[in-house]
Amino acid sequence: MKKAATIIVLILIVFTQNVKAQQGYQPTEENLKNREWFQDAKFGLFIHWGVYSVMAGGGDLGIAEWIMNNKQIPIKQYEKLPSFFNPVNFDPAEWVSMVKKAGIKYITITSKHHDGFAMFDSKSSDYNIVDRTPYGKDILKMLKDECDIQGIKLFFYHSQLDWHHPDYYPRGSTGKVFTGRPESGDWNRYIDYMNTQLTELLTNYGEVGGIWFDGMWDQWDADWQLDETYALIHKLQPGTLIGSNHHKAPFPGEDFQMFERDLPGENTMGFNQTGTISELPLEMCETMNGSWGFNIKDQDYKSVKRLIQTMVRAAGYGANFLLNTGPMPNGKIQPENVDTLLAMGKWLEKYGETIYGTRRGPLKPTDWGATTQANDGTIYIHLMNLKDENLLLPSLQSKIKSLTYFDSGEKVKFKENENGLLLKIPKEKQDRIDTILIIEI
Ligand code: FHN
Repeated sequence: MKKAATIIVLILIVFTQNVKAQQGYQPTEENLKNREWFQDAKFGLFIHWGVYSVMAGGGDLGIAEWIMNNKQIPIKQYEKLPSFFNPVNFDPAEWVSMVKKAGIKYITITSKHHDGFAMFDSKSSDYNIVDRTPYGKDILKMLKDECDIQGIKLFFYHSQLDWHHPDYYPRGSTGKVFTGRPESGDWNRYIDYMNTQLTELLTNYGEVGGIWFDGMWDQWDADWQLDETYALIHKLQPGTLIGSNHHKAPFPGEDFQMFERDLPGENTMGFNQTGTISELPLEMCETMNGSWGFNIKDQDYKSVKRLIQTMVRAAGYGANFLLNTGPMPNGKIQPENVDTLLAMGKWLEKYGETIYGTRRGPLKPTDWGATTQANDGTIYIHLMNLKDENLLLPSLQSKIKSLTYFDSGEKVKFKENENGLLLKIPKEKQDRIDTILIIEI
């Protein structure tokens, strides 16, 4: 028994030692204000765009941006891809106008994914879109300028995991021998390189909404030096929100918590190893089909109904919905994704007040739906996939002053008893996506 206890203590020591974070971090007023903004914003667009889009998923499902690793493409061969990447149809004004029509309030775009290729004009490595592609332009700068014109915040997804940089050594669980890198390297030099690129992003692109880290899961026992990186970011832009997709409880210095392809606290996809839902602003991210990067074969698109219901359930947890698109190598967003996003925007034009600016409602999301609560105290009950006309909800533990349909303003038939709140929603009043009620208590 003693031996087991010692092992557990050792594991705990190793774990806490390796994940030094920004101990004693106190968010500034500006950061706290941005957290409120973030929680009000509710709906973001995730963009996974890189030279891997040239391969369009390589004819396999779900590996798009992972093609270098999953097809074991050595760096020498993969480095040819940028010379085929020429998104001549990229039109930031078209992207951002579509985003606004879709009711989206912020964009999170890949500045660097695991393949190590910088989608911006980096001076710390020529392995970037300006120096290595025939297109030769800084798409992040172009997108940020347009976001500033149209009032959309821009966040950068930045991979700590790097399959290209020789100093990403020791290796983790991916990007190993096949890359052709020497079995040596200076880890601290890699962290300095990563911090230098982050400094470029936080210096040359104006106000940065946030940094969305990913990739720590590649090697948990590495010394990621988060204390240094997080302190650097918060020094350069105290208002920038830091999140990290490490699938664990948030570390000091992080300003929001994200959940991958699952609602907060759920784990149907196997990513969210922690059941912890922190008090930080929350966000869940989801794909339109089964891939993050562009995958020409992946036609498994989720319906508008399913995506709206996921967004509503996320809001029921007080979480944002970051919905992903993987743009094509010609610079266009897949038309299927545009259609879906515009349909969601139409729904939000009508029902947005029940989502934007709300926080989680008094009843936890469950199979009957979710509840959200507006700043003025108004509570919205979102009923989804009703099985019949009668529905028993848990008691709200408060006297109900009024209960009406959002659409018509008509009174809802209900009875309160010791079992809870019994609703009667006639078939003709039921909406195929979300029957919204307004309750005053
Ligand atoms: O490996 C990445 C993957 O490519 C993608 O970026 C997702 C987005 O949340 N995150 C990692 C998988 O957990």
